Amino acid sequence: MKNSKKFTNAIVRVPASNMIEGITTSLEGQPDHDLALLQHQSYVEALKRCGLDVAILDPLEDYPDSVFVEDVAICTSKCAVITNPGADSRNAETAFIEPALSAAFSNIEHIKEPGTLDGGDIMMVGDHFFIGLSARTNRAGAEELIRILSTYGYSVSIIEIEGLLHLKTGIAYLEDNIMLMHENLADHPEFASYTKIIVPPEEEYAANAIRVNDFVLFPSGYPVTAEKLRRTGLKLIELPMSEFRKLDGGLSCLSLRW
Ligand code: CIR
Repeated sequence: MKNSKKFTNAIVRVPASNMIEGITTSLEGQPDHDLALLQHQSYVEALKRCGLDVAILDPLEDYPDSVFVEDVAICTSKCAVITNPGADSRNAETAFIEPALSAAFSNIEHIKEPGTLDGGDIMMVGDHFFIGLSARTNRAGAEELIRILSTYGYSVSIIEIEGLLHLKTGIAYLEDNIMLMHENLADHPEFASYTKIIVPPEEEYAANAIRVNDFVLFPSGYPVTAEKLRRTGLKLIELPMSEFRKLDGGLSCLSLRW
């Protein structure tokens, strides 16, 4: 299968030891930090296997959700955008990602008040970006991002979401025109032209997967969706994600990739 996007770099952050204090709606109990560290190492190894150079940032002990680096920035091939996360307890995480990005990006933009925006609401599809309006990303934040991305020649669509933490909780672009998604997004007119792979309701968590060069990083334990992806010709690397799931986090949330 041909891949239209080549990633070379990623940034991750080691889970903080107080991650049990992270924001969650999950009823699956508290994460085990030691197991989370092991799962995080497997994730890093998978990114390396996909050919990426992975920068591993130190844990931030004052920020229990800081392992979810995806929410604090957006990386494109022309610029990086530091977001303004919508959850108060996470907002200041941005200050700790900018130094890591300034080594790689000469153009760094910022989302500012009154706009709030989480990277988990931003889905990149080639030169087009989908922005989810969620409890974390407001319209002012979306409009700021549209203004920024337009100056770099990117196009944008807004998707209003309900019942999801972030847009990418319910949908993933797997390159080659393939979208993996929850059933209730399937009729959205913005996604009409894509090949859709629908995640069954009992496997909803599996909608958050990432295509990284030749592989799809995919959470282990979702056999129906895994089989659908394999039948499409995609090669999976399955990764245990139980401890991040306990904090409402998925595979995409654990890295910034460009
Ligand atoms: C939060 O609620 O912010 C974290 N517990 C989970 C963030 C997951 N990030 C993502 O979906 N991009």
